[in-house]
Amino acid sequence: MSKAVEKAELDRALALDIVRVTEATAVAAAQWLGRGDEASADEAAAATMHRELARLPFNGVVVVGEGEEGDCPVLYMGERIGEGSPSGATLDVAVDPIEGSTLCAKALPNAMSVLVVAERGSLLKVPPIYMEKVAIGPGYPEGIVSVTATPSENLNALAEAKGVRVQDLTVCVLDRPRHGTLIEDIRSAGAALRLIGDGDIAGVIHVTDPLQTGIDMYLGIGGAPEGVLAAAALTCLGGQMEGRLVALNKEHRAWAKLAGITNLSKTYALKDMVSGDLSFAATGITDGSMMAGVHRSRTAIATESLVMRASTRTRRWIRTEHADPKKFA
Ligand code: VTB
Ligand code: MG
Ligand code: MG
Repeated sequence: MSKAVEKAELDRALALDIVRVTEATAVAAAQWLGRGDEASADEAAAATMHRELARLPFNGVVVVGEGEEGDCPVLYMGERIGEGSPSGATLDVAVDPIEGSTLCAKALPNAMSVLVVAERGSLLKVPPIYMEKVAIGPGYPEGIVSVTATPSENLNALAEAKGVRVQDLTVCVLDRPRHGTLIEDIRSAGAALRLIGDGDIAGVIHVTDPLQTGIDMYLGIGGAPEGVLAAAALTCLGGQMEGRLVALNKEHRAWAKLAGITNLSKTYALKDMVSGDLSFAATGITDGSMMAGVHRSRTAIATESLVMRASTRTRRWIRTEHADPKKFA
């Protein structure tokens, strides 16, 4: 299939279609907001995203999904989705129906629904294992941070490029026992920490706008699927990121093998995770620093979304008032 045809498909799939999918998914997730039931929220959101994607006039294949075929009912890796298109061009699809299920279950900030549609073969296929990540915003010399460098080396490099002291930098890290040493290293280097409970796609995105978010760098180990989705966002927003897969056990290693990953210690640059044009859509489930969450009145539902395109770097913030909430039923 020629790239031109794929680009044309991407254009169409992209218009407002993908944001409709994340809006409907966020509304479905929000029905489980603050109910302490992550599994039901995830199930409702995945089923809705699956249903809405199946209605789109495109041929998609899920490359970053909810898990392996057989382990999850819908949106598994390799699943074909979409109504089909006249050209027959196929696009890569990467999903996280709820990024931050725990945030949704506890009604905490920054839960969102995320969807990426990309030219075929342009997204790194990753299984549901972990990834070590480093990310900084746009405007710095290429390659100044790396997952192979120490936290202190990364912080010194960024401080120098920014013309500030390490003490002036804030690093976002997932608050997990596995990050004990990382957290100590960041503190002893002198930087401040923003510890988050969940949601490292938002964590990575936050580095692109330190003026708004106060975050200069993202470090640590989070989900590998979230790594590729975050890389897709950074490709649209600018910024640098590196990732390295982390397999904690035999099952993770088996999944990696299934996904075709032979070298688990490989360092992935942004362009290794995302190599073609793509569109990224995210809709807030709970209020966050980038988007408001789903809000309801007696007669309407309001959603806020961010839709971006890699090739043009267009960013659209879309606030939608759904005057007929029954359409989501
Ligand atoms: C990670 C992170 C996500 O869940 O996947 C995390 O990338 C799970 O890590 O953003 P743990 O196994 O340590 O809980 C999120 O925080 C939310 O999906
Ligand atoms: Mg999820
Ligand atoms: Mg997630």
